[in-house]
Amino acid sequence: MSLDDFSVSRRALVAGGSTIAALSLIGAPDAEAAGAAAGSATTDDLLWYRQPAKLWTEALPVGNGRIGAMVFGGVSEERLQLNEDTLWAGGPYNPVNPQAKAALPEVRKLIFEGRYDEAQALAKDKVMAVPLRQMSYQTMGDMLLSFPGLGEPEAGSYRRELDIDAARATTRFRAGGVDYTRTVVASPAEQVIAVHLTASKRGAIGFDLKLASPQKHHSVQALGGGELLLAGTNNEGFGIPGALKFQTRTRVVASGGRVAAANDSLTVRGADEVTILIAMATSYRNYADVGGDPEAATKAQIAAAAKLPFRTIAEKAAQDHRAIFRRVSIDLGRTAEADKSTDERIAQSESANDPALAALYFKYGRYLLITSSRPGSQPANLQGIWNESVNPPWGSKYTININTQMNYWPAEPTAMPEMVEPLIAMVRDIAQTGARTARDMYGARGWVCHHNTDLWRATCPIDGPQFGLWPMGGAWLCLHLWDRYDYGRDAQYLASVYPILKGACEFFLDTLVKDPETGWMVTNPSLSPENNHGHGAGSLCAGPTMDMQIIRALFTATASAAGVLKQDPRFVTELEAMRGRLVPNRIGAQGQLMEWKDDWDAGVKDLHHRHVSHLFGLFPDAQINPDDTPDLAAAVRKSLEIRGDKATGWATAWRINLWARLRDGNHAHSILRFLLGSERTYPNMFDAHPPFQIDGNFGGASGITEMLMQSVGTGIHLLPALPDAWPSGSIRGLRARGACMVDLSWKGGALAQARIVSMIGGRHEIRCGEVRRTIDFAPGKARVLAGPDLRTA
Ligand code: FUC
Repeated sequence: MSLDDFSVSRRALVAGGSTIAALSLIGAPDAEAAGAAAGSATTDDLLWYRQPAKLWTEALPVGNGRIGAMVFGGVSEERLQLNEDTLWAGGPYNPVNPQAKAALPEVRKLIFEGRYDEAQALAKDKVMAVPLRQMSYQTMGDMLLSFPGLGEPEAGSYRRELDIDAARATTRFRAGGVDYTRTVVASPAEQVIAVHLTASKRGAIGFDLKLASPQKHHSVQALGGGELLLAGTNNEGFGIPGALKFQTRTRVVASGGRVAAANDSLTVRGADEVTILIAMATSYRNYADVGGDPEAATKAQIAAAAKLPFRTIAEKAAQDHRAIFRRVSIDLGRTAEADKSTDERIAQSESANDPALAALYFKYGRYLLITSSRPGSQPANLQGIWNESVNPPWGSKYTININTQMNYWPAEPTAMPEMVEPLIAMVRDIAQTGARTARDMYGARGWVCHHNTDLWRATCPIDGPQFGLWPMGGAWLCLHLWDRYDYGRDAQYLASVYPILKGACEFFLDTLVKDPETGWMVTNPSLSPENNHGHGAGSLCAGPTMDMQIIRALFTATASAAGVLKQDPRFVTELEAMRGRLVPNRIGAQGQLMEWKDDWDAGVKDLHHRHVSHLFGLFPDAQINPDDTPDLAAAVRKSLEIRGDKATGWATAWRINLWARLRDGNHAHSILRFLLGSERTYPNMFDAHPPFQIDGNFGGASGITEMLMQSVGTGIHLLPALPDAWPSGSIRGLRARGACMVDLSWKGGALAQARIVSMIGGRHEIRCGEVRRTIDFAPGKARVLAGPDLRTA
């Protein structure tokens, strides 16, 4: 099907009858068309290995957004580590500190007087959340299979792989003259994880199945009908009692052989073929309601899935996945390196020429978002959905001073708008809990969320003032709500989120205060995440650059939304007036972009700090860019040079995006090589902060996109930062603002052809190098441009 005819593709979409069809997808290509463009799976869509995983960061992730598993691929012992995305510690709670409101004026005053340590001590005492920490996301436990009598695999016969096009993990080996295959999928339609075991010889499959969990309150019980049940209640967290019930229900469906139940395990012997179905649920309904019924849910899921053969479950899961995955295809060139196993490629990537590894990383980023964030699920947290601990790093929560936002950077440009649904749903929630915080903590209208949130949508400052007392997390997330509109142009959706944008603005209209020294309007107390400015022990300050940039972007987006919806002209005037009173972006003594209102950059505790918060203005926002603000863009470059290229996983990924926005492809690529190396990428291709944190995977995928295409305002910049390392290639199915789709190919480092279509029509400036063409697009009608001078083809 041609994408030229939008009405046809839209009909096909609605006729599709899948979850996707139910969503507003204006501007997103439909599966069939993009699938045709991308072709079918090749070995380039595989992560593969010659040995089982020993460590968790070698195991392979499957997921359907809500439930997930890490597959180890063991031979005589197999482990599937299991997650359900609402299994967090604690229960509904309101962490507002009742002393905060009275203490804040004094904290503010101390900051304006430069008495930062005193401000921090007072804030620590009176302003922070109660409890000081948020709840953590926790593992459900493990499904363990042991295969008595199964010997070592025959030499060279073992292989495990993750097919990221089919969303399927497979382990194959030959032992005792028998070929064994084990396949694992996470089904979005049936809401189960399904494991399929086959053997080339009848009656060769025999194993014991156990469920184990580090959850404190749980029991395991064999039921009739080949079922094993893990049931319990969740842990308390920092004094908040556990309020959730959970269940993991497994059912063994065997052909041939016998299935027997012991107390807390199942035994299968002499089977020809076995399917194990795994359903998981908790009683979580929403942040205030834990009245769900995990028993009823898991029973219904298992009963429905048990009616289908594994092949059908797996095919449906693959189709569902491909409908999104195949919207985009990428080719950055291929060398012999691509034939090596994935762990070998990662180990050698910093010295080898392996452009296909970058393409795989890009595709894997898309795979990980599709499998960890689907309509109805929780948003992807610090580990997506994959977490083996009850005490994971940073609670595996939502850190919203960069990390959660980075998770969603690739979603719109790489054609996965429905993956953003859970994030939007979470913002709808925190706009409610954050209104309580705005009122009770600040005496302000609107809503606020600080630097973290959790399943219970806590919005107060946590951990310590130097990390948590930053009122900007919710405002930043609002820009994702706007982007969703700007890429897809669904005005009905925009109307539904407009009150949230407006509420975020109202909070700042009420809490911005006049800086006594300069007269500018500033946030106070705040900080530049999580950077110690060198004036005292902490980071508290007034009006850091990032806050000003986020508020500027929020006010601009909200004013644009009001314009589209033709409402609130008075409010828009108010926003515009306040926007003009914010501290502007300024250049400091080293030629750098100043991170704070004062030129403190040279005196900071850590010159190479991982956060590059003040560079938000260049990416993800574009209020700073080489065309309109060349001096500020040069200052960003200086700041980046001072900070250095190497940082934690996510911080490395951010730097790639920034260098791409500075249009320095070779520099961006050199940082990408570091990201793909074994210091920042585990054998299973998970990002290493270290430890594992998934944001770098998504930030890396976004960086690769930004190197190939940038969508800013109505401009579409083709190959803005193409590195010498990728002389020829193509990328198809990208999205740009204004409901546009972009296909590109290049040869010898120069654009070969671009095909651009706007589903709604409109004027766009298409740019390649210094060549610019203004084109009026008719709705749904593709324009093809050839060569670096953008000739009409
Ligand atoms: C922020 C970062 C850390 C880490 C944590 C989850 O606090 O500064 O590096 O990524 O989030």
